Amino acid sequence: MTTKLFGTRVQRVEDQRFLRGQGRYVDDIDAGPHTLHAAVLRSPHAHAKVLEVHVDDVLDLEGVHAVWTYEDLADLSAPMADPLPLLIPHPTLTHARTQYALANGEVNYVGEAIAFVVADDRYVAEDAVGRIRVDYEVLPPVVGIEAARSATALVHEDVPGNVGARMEQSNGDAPAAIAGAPHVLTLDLTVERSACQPMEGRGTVARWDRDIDRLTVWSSTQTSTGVRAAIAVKLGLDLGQVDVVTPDVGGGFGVKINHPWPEELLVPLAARLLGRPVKFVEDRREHFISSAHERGQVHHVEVGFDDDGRLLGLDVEFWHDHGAYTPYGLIVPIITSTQLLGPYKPGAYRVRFESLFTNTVMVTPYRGAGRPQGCFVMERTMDAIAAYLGKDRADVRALNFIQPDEFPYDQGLIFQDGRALEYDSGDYPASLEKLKALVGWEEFPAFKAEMAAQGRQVGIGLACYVEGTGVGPYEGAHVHIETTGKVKVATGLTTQGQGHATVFAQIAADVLGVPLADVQVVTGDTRRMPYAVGTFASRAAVMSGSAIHLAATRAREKVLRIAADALEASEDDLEITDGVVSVKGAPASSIALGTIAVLSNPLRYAFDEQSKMATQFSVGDPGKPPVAEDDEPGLEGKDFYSPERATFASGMHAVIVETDPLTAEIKILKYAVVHDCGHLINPMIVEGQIHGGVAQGVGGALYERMAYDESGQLLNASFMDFLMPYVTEVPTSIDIDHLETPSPLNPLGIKGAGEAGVIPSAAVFAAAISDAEGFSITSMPISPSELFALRRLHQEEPS
Ligand code: MCN
Repeated sequence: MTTKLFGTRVQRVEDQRFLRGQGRYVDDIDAGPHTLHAAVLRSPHAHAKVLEVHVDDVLDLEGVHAVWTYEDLADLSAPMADPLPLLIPHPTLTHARTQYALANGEVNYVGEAIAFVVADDRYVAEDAVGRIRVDYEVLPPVVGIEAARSATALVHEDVPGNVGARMEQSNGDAPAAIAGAPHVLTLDLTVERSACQPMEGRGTVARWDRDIDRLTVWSSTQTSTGVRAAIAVKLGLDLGQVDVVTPDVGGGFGVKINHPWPEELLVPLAARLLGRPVKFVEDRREHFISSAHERGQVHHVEVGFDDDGRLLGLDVEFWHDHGAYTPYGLIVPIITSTQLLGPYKPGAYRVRFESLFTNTVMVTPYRGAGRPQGCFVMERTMDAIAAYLGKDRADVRALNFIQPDEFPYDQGLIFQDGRALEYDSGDYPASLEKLKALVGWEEFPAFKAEMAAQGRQVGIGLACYVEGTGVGPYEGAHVHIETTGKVKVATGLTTQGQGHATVFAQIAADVLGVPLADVQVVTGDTRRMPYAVGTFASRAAVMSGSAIHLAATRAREKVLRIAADALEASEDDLEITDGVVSVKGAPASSIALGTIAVLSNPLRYAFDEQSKMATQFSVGDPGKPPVAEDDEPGLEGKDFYSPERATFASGMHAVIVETDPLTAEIKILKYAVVHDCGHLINPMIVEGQIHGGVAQGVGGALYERMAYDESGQLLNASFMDFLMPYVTEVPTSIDIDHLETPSPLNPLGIKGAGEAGVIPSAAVFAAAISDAEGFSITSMPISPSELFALRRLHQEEPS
């Protein structure tokens, strides 16, 4: 192999297209003439009985082709009238609830779909929605964790206490360890509800081809195979009748994982029944009120520790607001409950949580998925211990780290994939040393004093985390070397901006010895790769990266078998350089990959040494079989990768902030990251992921929250009111250093990286602001006005 692309900062091959405005998103799909457009009537109430939906005069409106309510779905297609399926069941989820594609007699959050209209264009469809009248009986709403716990009203009549699930895990006897500890602290910590905001909303286009009874669906999704399966089941079709194509996706961040969404089913149903293509793309308000949220959790911590700050026992109880339905089961709180331990050995540990119904839009995992909350809990606890003992915050952390020689390290808990929570590798002490150097930890006290002398207030914080990445069950890849010598790589998972077309090409090009430009990557197209899981949980690099490596290796083995035969050489003596196989030390004895692809063709070609071309046998010439007896024709390799368990990436962030003594404005002076995702396929792309994650984390820490009023109305459901950081609010430069502790679990030693930037944000900002202000921040996000109010409180009652 002469190319060595793995590990290098290759420019993203997809960016030319995006920069030239040639991206192709769902709304750009032209599914054919006469495409119809859909709009949805959504509930204006957080909790109500739907007594009657009046649609009588809607069809009179010119250009309206269909208007459906729940009753119509039962008539149109029986499975469509069933509640939508639960994506991830869990035995402790005693009261699972999923919504109907259109509300069946009641609505449980503002934004729940009640009626679906299909019309000539979106304008007419929206007008038609405006004509629908609904008789409601408004019920008392349950908004927020406190209201859910008080249970003065119930979201679902048959769910006592609004508790969907209670779960407990432990390792050792935490209450006893805490009771016997020299020092005990308690903390109450809150993270508010928020949500991701991909630039492109959710969208679906569907076309039914009557001649071949086949549905083609274009979906802005993170899981094309999940969309396909849901459509097939709900529309009573065979899987083979449904193709799902994922074009460019303008961000997903978790919200576009299919569980499925009502419109993903209603649009294909309409296309099939009306015999015309149908399109739906949600608008921003719909994204706010009827897509998904996350993060909302309240935590109570008791921790026992010794004089040095060593953890002896940790007891965490928390309450998770999962909204009106539980399509994901308990995935978010389970992740919090296990991964809050981060890189530490907690002594004895107990975690308990209740997952609560509220009359708000449901929760699906949002980048980080429960880890930002867990990291906030653990890191505030570490800071509290350090403050109590008067010790350096970094030293207390280092004392509690799992050591490099202790891997694999079993935390004695069950991970979200149902397997033991076992960390595969890492070097946390080395990461901490790097981070301290990068941010200037030791020099900071002098800087702080210098700033104080100028009347300026600065603070520093650090936060550590681990992230279980690359979860199974599997991902596959198909590598095809064409007769042109170019390579096509297909993998079933989708891509939303992570640069997969580049990194996957890097892996395949290295194995096959071809230039990067000769590799084309296709993702998320069920026609090319019908079996796949999807892009979430920082799994693509590990899962599809490994599958592509395996599939390309298979293709390479076949290349070498055929080349050895053609060149009359031993396979061991061959090398592949720039798409040409040659005998080592005898470059004239060579054959191009494209020619090998021709030779693998069942029409039986032979290699002509002189012209270096494949020539076809003449009729009657028995020739030699072009491929070994057990080889299939064609120059392809296909394989699936299924990991033994998740691999644990890790990292640490530090931030220096300045808080204005007068206005309480919070400014970022320095942001540093040390990250370990095993072997880096493309350091530039990983750094881009970290930059994006940090920007999103700044939003979550300082600006973004879902502001519901008591009646369950979302008060900030637009970009006028929901604050996102602009480029002026995110750090202009982020200092990043990598550590590469390879994972022993996959062939390339990779760990995931896609969520890392966002996980420690709430924790690290809370730490730095606390350090600047001299009192502890226990609830995030925090705005200047809240900081201002806290200052007043602490001046009145100094802590
Ligand atoms: N990578 C690498 N070397 C490694 C690990 C990763 O070069 N050792 C590269 C990967 O090849 C990939 C990227 O870094 O190009 C992220 O890899 P990975 O950690 O496998 O994450 P996924 O590709 O599975 O992406 C999912 C992850 C998640 S869970 C969310 S949420 C998220 C994120 O990615 N959503 C995103 N990053 C996003 N970035 C964009 N632009 N848009 C989103 O919606």
